[in-house]
Amino acid sequence: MSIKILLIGKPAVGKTTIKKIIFEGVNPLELLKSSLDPTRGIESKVYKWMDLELGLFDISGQELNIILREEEESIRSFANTNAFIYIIEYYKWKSSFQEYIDDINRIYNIIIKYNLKSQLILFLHKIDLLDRNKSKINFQKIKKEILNLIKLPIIPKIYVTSIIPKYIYYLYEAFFNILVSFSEHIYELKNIIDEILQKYSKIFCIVRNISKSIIVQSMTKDFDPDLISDVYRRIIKEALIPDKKGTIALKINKIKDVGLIISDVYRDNKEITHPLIKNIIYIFEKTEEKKIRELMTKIRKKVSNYYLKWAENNLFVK
Ligand SMILES: Nc1nc2c(ncn2[C@@H]2O[C@H](COP(=O)(O)OP(=O)(O)O)[C@@H](O)[C@H]2O)c(=O)[nH]1
Ligand SMILES: [Mg+2]
Repeated sequence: MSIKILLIGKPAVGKTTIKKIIFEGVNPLELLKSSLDPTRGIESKVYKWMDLELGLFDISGQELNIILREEEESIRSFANTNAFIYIIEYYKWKSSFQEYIDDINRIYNIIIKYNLKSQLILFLHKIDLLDRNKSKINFQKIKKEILNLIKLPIIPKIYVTSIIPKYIYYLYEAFFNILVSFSEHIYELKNIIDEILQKYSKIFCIVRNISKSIIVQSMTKDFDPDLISDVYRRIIKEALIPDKKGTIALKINKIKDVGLIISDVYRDNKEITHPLIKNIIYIFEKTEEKKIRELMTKIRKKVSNYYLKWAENNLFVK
């Protein structure tokens, strides 16, 4: 299935950074250090996201106004958009909220004017810049306040995001939630893993696609969410280490009291065919290695069976 997503926001809000992390598998820590040229105008690219073919347009705030002046240009740019994602630098909300609200209204008017069946989504991004002094931020309260202020007839979904390890889980979850509604394949993948994980304890599981983007995250109910940031710090570093070709690479490392196991079983393994998955990473707390291996086998079998069935129906249609 082909879908079209527009990533909109003022220069330097983080559009290109998000795009590179989510769709190009680029290491978030590298992007924090380096600085990209701020996006001006429109940049577009087509990405593969498992079974989805995703046209992603990166549009700066000013460009939105320019496009809107030209009727034909507008129709071409906005037609068939599945989702508008508007990115806000939340720490600037107090000083610039009127500008943000104007942009959001503009997007809403586009949806109405061209009768689009698009979702309107807001990212409150760079949330890490907000918690320098505070320990706990009440995100639910913030979301409610914003919804009250924008008062639109359609209620946008709001996600709190950031690229630093402490919060990056939420950025991946946001894209999973947005994209899962377009792909039965991703939906099933998540279901399979959730269901199998239920019978285990203290495990966190990540599926990466061939461009090393994280597409599915799943954890047992008893997995300590406070460990996630450590886990991501570790995985992000680990992602930099090239995979050993043709082997079932199994690296075991310790992070505090978290056992970390990285499995490359989906790569170059002749028994299982899932060309869309790069690997599945299992992070576990104090669980026996035998149990993890058993879990890996179960997931591997179910996922590859599902893939084969899916491929039969979708790739070889008469
Ligand atoms: N602290 C922090 N900085 C971020 C985050 N996301 C992006 N940035 C930084 O914001 C700057 C602008 O990002 P960029 O992607 O070029 O913005 P664009 O113009 O919207 O494409 C870069 O220096 C990024 O490293 C985040 O979540 N937290
Ligand atoms: Mg940019």
